[in-house]
Amino acid sequence: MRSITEAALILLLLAAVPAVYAVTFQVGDNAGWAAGVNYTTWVSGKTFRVGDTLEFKYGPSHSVSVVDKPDYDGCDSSRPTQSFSERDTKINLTRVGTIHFICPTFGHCLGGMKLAVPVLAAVSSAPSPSPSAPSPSPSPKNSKNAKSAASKAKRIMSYGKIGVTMVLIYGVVG
Ligand SMILES: *[C@@H]1O[C@H](CO)[C@@H](O)[C@H](O)[C@H]1NC(C)=O
Ligand SMILES: *[C@@H]1O[C@H](CO)[C@@H](O)[C@H](O)[C@H]1NC(C)=O
Ligand SMILES: [Cu+2]
Repeated sequence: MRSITEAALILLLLAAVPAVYAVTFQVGDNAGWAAGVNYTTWVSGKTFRVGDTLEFKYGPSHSVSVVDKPDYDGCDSSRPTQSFSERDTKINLTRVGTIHFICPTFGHCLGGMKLAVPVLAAVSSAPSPSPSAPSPSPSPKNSKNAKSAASKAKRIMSYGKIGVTMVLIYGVVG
């Protein structure tokens, strides 16, 4: 009996783990940081938090500049607060607020190589919903939220399954 309680505890811990992991987002997914990608679309439905990382992968014709909102809006790369061109740039999200990126190569920002990432506060040790509990219904005006919530739920479920397997093993052995 005791081992089943232990196993149940492990299940709970495993289910809670994904909620506290920092996430690395590859900007643009497989397309990377490139011309012809709509980064407004890429951002929508994703949740970025302090502690997460953005990874930009790009070819030699591109760079990454961190700019303020007016320069993001106006595609002005003349006064970036930070600039990178090593073709694999990792940006730590260290504070709440929107961080703005543009490609400073002539014409690229106007062509769509611009990215505004809204960063939310980190979730420290907030309890995650248990796999059996219904997840909060996503807002109907953003169906992509539903998709990411679903994939998170799936991730939690797969951890949960490992836990369930453990319960069974403990049950048989103990
Ligand atoms: C990117 O997609 C959004 C809708 O998600 C649209 O409003 C916007 O015009 C698109 N941007 C470009 C440069 O095509
Ligand atoms: C980002 O954070 C990691 C670990 O927390 C650290 O090793 C790395 O140097 C940081 N990168 C930058 C650009 O601050
Ligand atoms: Cu570019």
